[in-house]
Formats: sequence, structure tokens, C-alpha cells
Amino acid sequence: MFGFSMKSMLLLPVALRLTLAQTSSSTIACNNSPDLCGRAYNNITHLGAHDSPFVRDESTDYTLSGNQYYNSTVQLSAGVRLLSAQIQTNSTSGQLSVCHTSCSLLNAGTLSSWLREVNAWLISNPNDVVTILLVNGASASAADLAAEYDAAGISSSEMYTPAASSANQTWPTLQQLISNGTRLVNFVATLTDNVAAPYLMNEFDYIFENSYENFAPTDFSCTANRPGSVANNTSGALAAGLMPLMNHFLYEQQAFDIEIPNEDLISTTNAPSGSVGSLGSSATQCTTEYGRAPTFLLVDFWNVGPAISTADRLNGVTTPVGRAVVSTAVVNASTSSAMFTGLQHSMLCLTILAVGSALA
Ligand SMILES: *[C@@H]1O[C@H](CO)[C@@H](O)[C@H](O)[C@H]1NC(C)=O
Ligand SMILES: *[C@@H]1O[C@H](CO)[C@@H](O)[C@H](O)[C@H]1NC(C)=O
Ligand SMILES: *[C@@H]1O[C@H](CO)[C@@H](O)[C@H](O)[C@H]1NC(C)=O
Ligand SMILES: *[C@@H]1O[C@H](CO)[C@@H](O)[C@H](O)[C@H]1NC(C)=O
Ligand SMILES: *[C@@H]1O[C@H](CO)[C@@H](O)[C@H](O)[C@H]1NC(C)=O
Ligand SMILES: *[C@@H]1O[C@H](CO)[C@@H](O)[C@H](O)[C@H]1NC(C)=O
Ligand SMILES: *[C@@H]1O[C@H](CO)[C@@H](O)[C@H](O)[C@H]1NC(C)=O
Ligand SMILES: CC(=O)N[C@H]1CO[C@H](CO)[C@@H](O)[C@@H]1O
Repeated sequence: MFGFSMKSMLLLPVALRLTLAQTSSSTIACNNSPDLCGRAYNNITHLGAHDSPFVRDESTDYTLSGNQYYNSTVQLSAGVRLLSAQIQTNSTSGQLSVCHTSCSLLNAGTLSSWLREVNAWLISNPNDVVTILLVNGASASAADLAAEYDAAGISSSEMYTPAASSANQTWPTLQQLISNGTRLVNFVATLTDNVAAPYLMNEFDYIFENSYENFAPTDFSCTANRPGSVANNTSGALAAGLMPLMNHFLYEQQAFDIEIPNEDLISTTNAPSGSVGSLGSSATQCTTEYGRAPTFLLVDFWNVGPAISTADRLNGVTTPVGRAVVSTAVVNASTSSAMFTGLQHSMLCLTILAVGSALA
């Protein structure tokens, strides 16, 4: 490996590249640590940014609907390795877009433009494996979604295609994914079939989740909630080989049943240890209940905590390398809750209209 930068390595013939990658696996970091290279994909904990493209920053006028303070590129550079996003259809253009609940509430652009952003990061970070979890609010088909990946310039050969369509399978190690060039892993909740794009995995064929709808720190539970076939049957979910995804974020109920990410409690929610409702204590609890660490942790405002400390602890990583340092501060906590953007205002008006017409 001496004398080769990662960039010059990309110019080498594939066979030589594979040899180099294999011989140097103990010194080059995979997902920020050389210790993770030889671990199976399902045997590490990937930190996830819930609703990754929905940011609360100046580009969205600090919208209260935002789940993150920093965009997907910054998330990845700081060590986040799973990005979740909701897909909706923009009713004006008909385009598949990353929109929060509705494209009139929070529109983060077309799906293909967001995928292009993620792929740009992957290309400049050749030793990292990234997972995308699309929440299919648009009920898009695999073919429709594949068209977005194509439009983003992502080749299907860059993506991991599972060896089997069931959870009970041997997952490759990070190093195998990297050596194979299949560094983008994709789940969709949900797909009726993936014949048109076998790299799109129906989430609940591979993953189980605890409940995601929590309002108080005492609400968090490790019990399997989805898929419905294993609801309240955590041991059954684990025995089937489903990977645990631990949702760990709180909603705050506003007037007219509007739910927004809870920013007031975020310093506790994402804390590495401490009081009830902290990410660290929930992760420890779930690790005990599952007899293994959760494969994925999904959080809002990932920089606070910092949430990545808990993923590092579960992974046994003490000296991560190659991460951008991002402030762990809560951005504008005191002022943002007082703000109401034009978009949210119109959404609220729509809701009132809807309530009005329901009453009429
Ligand atoms: C993400 O945020 C960073 C920092 O604010 C900014 O420099 C970059 O242009 C943003 N990237 C995208 C794709 O929006
Ligand atoms: C739909 O997309 C167009 C651009 O193609 C955009 O101007 C419009 O705001 C979007 N509609 C909604 C409801 O977000
Ligand atoms: C690597 O790619 C080859 C060819 O696409 C495939 O047969 C093999 O299963 C892949 N290995 C892993 C570990 O994904
Ligand atoms: C799971 O348990 C909860 C709490 O006891 C209960 O409310 C829910 O109906 C159960 N769900 C299923 C599918 O059994
Ligand atoms: C839990 O799931 C396992 C494995 O699918 C199954 O054998 C068992 O009957 C289930 N238990 C309950 C209470 O449904
Ligand atoms: C998983 O596969 C292994 C061998 O491939 C088999 O022994 C085991 O019974 C399977 N488990 C389930 C839950 O299907
Ligand atoms: C806080 O919000 C205001 C907009 O109200 C913005 O001008 C300012 O830059 C924000 N502060 C930080 C630290 O982001
Ligand atoms: C569930 C599982 O595969 N656990 C393994 C993950 O990797 C660690 C470290 O190599 C092992 O100790 C676990 O047994």
C-alpha cells in the first residue's frame, strides 16, 4: 500500500486493486476504523440519520419539521452511515422527491438529486459502506426507484445485491463490500417486489424495528414492533435473522395533531449515557434484550450527544479516523421553537381547512 493514495489506487487494474485492498485491510480504515473491515455488515452498528435530507438550517428557514441540523454530506463526513429519507410524489411535477410527509410541508428536492449527493460522497470516500433506507410514501415501484438511481448516475454494479431474499443469510464483511465495489446498500419500506432492481431490498424482509412513535423519554422500548409478523415477538425476529434497527427519537405534539421532532429534549435523547431515555442507556438495554448490539441506530439531530459515541462504544471503536468534526451544539434551541415558517403556516392552514371540510 505504501506509495499509493486512495485516488491513485482507483486507477489501478481491478485485480491489483483487490490484492492491495486485501493485504492492507489491517491498516486502512473501513467506516472510520481498521477494526471494522473484517466484521460482517450485520455485525457492526451503523449510526443512522433519521429523515437525513430534512434539515433545520438557513436553507429551510429553520423549519420546525427538520430532523437534522446538517445535510447528508456533512452527516456522512462525520461518520453517519445510514441515511433514511421519505419519498413522496411532488403533485405539481409528478417527480419522486424527498419530502417530509408532503411536498408542500418540506421539499428537499428530487430523489435523484439527493441520491446524486450521496453518491458524490461515496465516490470521494472509496473505503466506506453507506446504507440508504427509503420510506416509500409514494408507493413507488422498484422500476420507478431504479430510474431515480439511474438518473443520479449510480450504476447498479455499485450496489450490494443480497445473496438471498431472506433474512437468514451470511452478510459480507465491510472489506468484501469495498473490494467488490458494492458499497451502497439499499432498503425500501416497503416494496411489493424488486424484480426490476434486485439491489432494492424490501426492508422488513431483512430488518425489524422497535416502535418509532415515542413522545416521552420513558416511551422507548426495544420490543419488536415492525414488521407486523414479528410484532411483540422480539426473540422470533432475532431467530429469523432480522437485523435490529433501534429507532431513538422523540416527537413533540403540536396543535392540530401536528408532530414535530422534539428538540427540547434532544441533549438527553442523544446522550451517550445517563438518565432514562438516553441513546446510550437504550442501546445498552436493547443489546441486553437482543443478546447482540443493534445493527442500526436511527436518531434525529445526530450531531447532538454526540450520538456517534454510542455507535463507537457498541462497535468497540476507541480511535475513529477520518471523520469531520461537527459541533455537538443544539442549533438555535431557544429561538427556533418560536419560529413558524411560511411553509408551515400554509400547511397549518391546509390542516385547518381539512378539519373544516371534515366538519362540514
Ligand atoms: C452541505 O452543507 C455544507 C455545510 O453547510 C455545505 O458546504 C454544502 O454545500 C452542503 N451540501 C449540499 C449538497 O447541500
Ligand atoms: C414541485 O416541483 C416544482 C419544481 O419542479 C416546484 O417548483 C414545486 O414547488 C413542487 N411542488 C411542491 C408542492 O412542492
Ligand atoms: C462480489 O461480487 C460478485 C460478482 O458480482 C458476487 O458473485 C459475489 O457474491 C460478491 N461478493 C460479495 C461478498 O458480495
Ligand atoms: C403488542 O403489545 C402491545 C402492548 O402490550 C399491544 O398494545 C399490541 O396490540 C400488541 N401488538 C400485537 C400485534 O400483538
Ligand atoms: C415468535 O416467532 C417465532 C419464529 O417465527 C415463532 O416460532 C413463535 O411461534 C412466535 N411466537 C409467538 C408468541 O407468536
Ligand atoms: C438459517 O439457515 C441455517 C443454515 O443455512 C439453518 O440451519 C437454519 O435453520 C436457518 N434458520 C431459519 C430461522 O430459517
Ligand atoms: C439562528 O437562527 C437565525 C435565524 O433566525 C440565523 O440567522 C442564525 O445564523 C442561527 N444561528 C446559528 C448558530 O445557526
Ligand atoms: C452476532 C454476532 O455476529 N456477533 C459477533 C460480532 O462480532 C464480534 C467481534 O468480532 C463477535 O464477538 C460477536 O460474536
